Amino acid sequence: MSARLHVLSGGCLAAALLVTAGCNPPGSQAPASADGSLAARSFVAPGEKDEYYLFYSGGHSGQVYVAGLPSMRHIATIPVFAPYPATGYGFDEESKAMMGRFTWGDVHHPGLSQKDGKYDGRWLFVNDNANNRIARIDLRDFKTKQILGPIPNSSGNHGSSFVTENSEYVLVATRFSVPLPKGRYADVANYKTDFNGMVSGIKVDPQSGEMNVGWQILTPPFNWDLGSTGKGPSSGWAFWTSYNSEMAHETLEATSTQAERDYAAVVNWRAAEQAVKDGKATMLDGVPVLDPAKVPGVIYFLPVPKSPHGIDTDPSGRWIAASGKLQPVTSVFDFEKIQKAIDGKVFDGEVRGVPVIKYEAVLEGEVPVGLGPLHTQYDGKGNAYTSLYVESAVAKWTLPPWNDAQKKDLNTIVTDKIPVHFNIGHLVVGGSDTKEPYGKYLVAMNKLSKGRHVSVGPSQPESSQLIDISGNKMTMLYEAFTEPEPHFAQILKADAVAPIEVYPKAENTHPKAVWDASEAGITRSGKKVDVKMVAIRSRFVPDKIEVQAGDEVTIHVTNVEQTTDMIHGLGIIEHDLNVVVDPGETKTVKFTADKVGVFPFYCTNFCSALHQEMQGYLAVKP
Ligand code: K7E
Ligand code: CUA
Repeated sequence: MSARLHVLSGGCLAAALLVTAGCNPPGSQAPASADGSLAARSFVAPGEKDEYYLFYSGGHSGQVYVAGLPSMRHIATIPVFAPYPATGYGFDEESKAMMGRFTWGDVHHPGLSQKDGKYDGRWLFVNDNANNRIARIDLRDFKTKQILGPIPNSSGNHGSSFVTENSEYVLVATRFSVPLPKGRYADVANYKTDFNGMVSGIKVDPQSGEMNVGWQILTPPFNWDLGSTGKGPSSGWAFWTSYNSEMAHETLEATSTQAERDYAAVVNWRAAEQAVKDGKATMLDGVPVLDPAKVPGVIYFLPVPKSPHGIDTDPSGRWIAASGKLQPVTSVFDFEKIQKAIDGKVFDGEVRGVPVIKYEAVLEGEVPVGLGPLHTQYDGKGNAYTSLYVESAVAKWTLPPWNDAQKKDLNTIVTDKIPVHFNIGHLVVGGSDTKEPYGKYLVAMNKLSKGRHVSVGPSQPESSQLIDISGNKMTMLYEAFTEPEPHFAQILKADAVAPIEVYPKAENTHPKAVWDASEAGITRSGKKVDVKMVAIRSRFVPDKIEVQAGDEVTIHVTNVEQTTDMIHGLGIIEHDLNVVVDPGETKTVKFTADKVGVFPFYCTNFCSALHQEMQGYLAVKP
């Protein structure tokens, strides 16, 4: 995004660039807090526990990272779209099947499941912008349980994962447009006419969490961007911004930034669900798709100034803040006015049969937050916090209703600003997307760190900063470095979940699980060799596996421990295989024994004083 800003001219941006270049030179250090006692406010003593979880997206690392708040300590990595040898993810047959043919993903926006507009601590959904997928992590064991996709008729699953009030749906919108259905060729020169975007409702089973594609709404080839779901008065609705209302297809940094305003999508997802039930959809690549030109009432467009990026519904569900990254203001819309405008048909024409809501009719005000506004979060006490990419700052401002004096000069409602280092993207306040935010802490996720850490060479980590928002003024508490690329995060109260620490034996339904050394063993049928293996401190049974070259070997390893933190791994020398098995778990690994020789295998996860002795041999005969 910075590259894009750099080529643009015009007063405020030129000024903005000077600010970026002038005030944040690489290697500069913001004054640290003069008061060292601030450190105590994020200090969690050894043996003590954090109050919150911070689940942050790992971007193109394909993973989700878990930190504690306020310590900001990295507690766990949850592998989702990429293999992770540390937990054996992507090596066993079960996780390989889930990952499909891909070995990476691009995680942007984690979304916690909700009940009655509050986090219920059941699931965490994350999107994959690269391969059009969406994954569900179960917070019972912090493991990825399902990866859905590639989603049909969708390209660039960036505008997700936005969870509805009762986790009915995870809503998704496309960043890129392609000829539909996917797999069809069309000349990119015909982008405007032959390419389409899509909004999708991914249905979530209320019991199991199992996802499937419910329905889709066809859209013009705008580039849909960030979104949020409604609640209260906006219950049943969802919103996305977009850039490229020009429908340009080359040199977008210039061609897609011509219009003064792009469009936000205002989607009535309950109406879409009903329209599909009423048979108004057409099947496309196996999905019921609604064409809004033929099915009115499911989607409206709302103009938002200057290449908007973020759009965030406040905890009451009435106020919706959308920020144009090329303008220094955040537009605040009143959903009650949006509803009235729709009912009274207060429209400014239409685009491809979709009515355009009149901007002035629904705008509450343009808040002068600062340069390069992106995303807004809420503390539940009437305050909003907007990230300012260009300015490298967070602005705090007061939500409506505003009094006459405030309305006259909206500068007066911007009550505080704090510098962050450098170039903040997302920010997160616990529960901001629910009816009851926690407030207290804000984490700024900065895109660049520019030498704020001891140098680790050219591949620099990103920086995240912990800000106390409990007082009138924001206070910088702590800074941590993160894997690329922290796009967004969710904060959850630690006591909102009670994860299991072993898989109960009674729940293990794996058909090849064995719980006693006497049941373990090797069976052969033709060229297929099946091994049922037990792992326990500190041995594998069997610890000698003899096969013929060319055999197809399947090993089912059961970790029969029922003790917390007693994890075993099975690594086979020179076979590029490592499975890690939690207490009570069974995993399957499959390979062809194509090399003659004797290959030791050993436990990869340190488990006991005799961990080193936990080893065996795979002997492959010619
Ligand atoms: Cu949500 Cu980083 Cu994908 Cu904004 S994006 S910054
Ligand atoms: Cu088992 Cu180390």
